Amino acid sequence: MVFRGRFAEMKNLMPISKFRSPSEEGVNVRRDLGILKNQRSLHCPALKVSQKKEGKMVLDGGFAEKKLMPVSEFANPKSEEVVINVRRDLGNGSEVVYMPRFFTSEKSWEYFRYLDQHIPWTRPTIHVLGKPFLQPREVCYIASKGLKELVYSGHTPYAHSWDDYPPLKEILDEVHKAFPGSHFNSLLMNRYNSGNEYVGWHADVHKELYGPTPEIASVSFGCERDFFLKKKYQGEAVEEKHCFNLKHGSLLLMRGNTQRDWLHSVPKRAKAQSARINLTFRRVMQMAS
Ligand SMILES: O=C(O)CCC(=O)C(=O)O
Repeated sequence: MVFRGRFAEMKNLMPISKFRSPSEEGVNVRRDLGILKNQRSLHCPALKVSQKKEGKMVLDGGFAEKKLMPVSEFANPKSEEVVINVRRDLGNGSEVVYMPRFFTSEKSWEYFRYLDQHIPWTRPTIHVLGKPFLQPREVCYIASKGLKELVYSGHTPYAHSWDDYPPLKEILDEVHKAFPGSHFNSLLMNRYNSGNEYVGWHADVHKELYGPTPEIASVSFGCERDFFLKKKYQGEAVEEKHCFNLKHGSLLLMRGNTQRDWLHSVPKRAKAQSARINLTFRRVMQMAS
């Protein structure tokens, strides 16, 4: 298979064999979709409202990508269904990897039900610009012992133990297998009960906690939601955004300079009527002894 475009130019490309999904049907493909300019009607509904006329938008995953794919090269003979894993070079050392079918649908519903019923979800009050707000989603934090304490927006979540939630360790193991060399030791879980719940634009820049180039692995279960990345410090005229429609059972990894140079968000969606649970794995530094 020949890779063209920015993938071919990237240094230190990971061999395809190291880029794997536990989902049986998974076909691992790196695909550079290029930048689609001035597209108006694409698979991601958010594009219609967020895109500027002279801006540029990059699409990943889902319908638009399937349309571009030469079937002879990528069709799965078993099911006719194609699963595409995407590695996207965002430039300047920022990179995102997206695996839409990391877990099978059945396994993902098993995890969803477990998380729904067993996780002690809370909705904390956070402080933004000195004002108190109820966080617009429910959360729960898991962390190994001896790590630096997580504090965000004036809130210090209680760190639960991995030992009390064995399925979370199982998911963590699969994530580690997919990205050899990764050593995540904390997990921030988000539960979006409806399309009215969201996470606003932010980047996880806590150098003292995560170091200068944090890796964040994000697993999603339940209702599909749009996940956006937009470049920090860009002019008004050209807006570069990426959209991933995060599927049930998907895995998305952000790494390199992504937190330094990009913001991410999961905006409100009127059409998203059911719950979504998201798991973000991170590596937190140890407390000084
Ligand atoms: O729900 C998601 O996909 C993103 C969550 C997120 O951005 C975060 O926890 O920092």
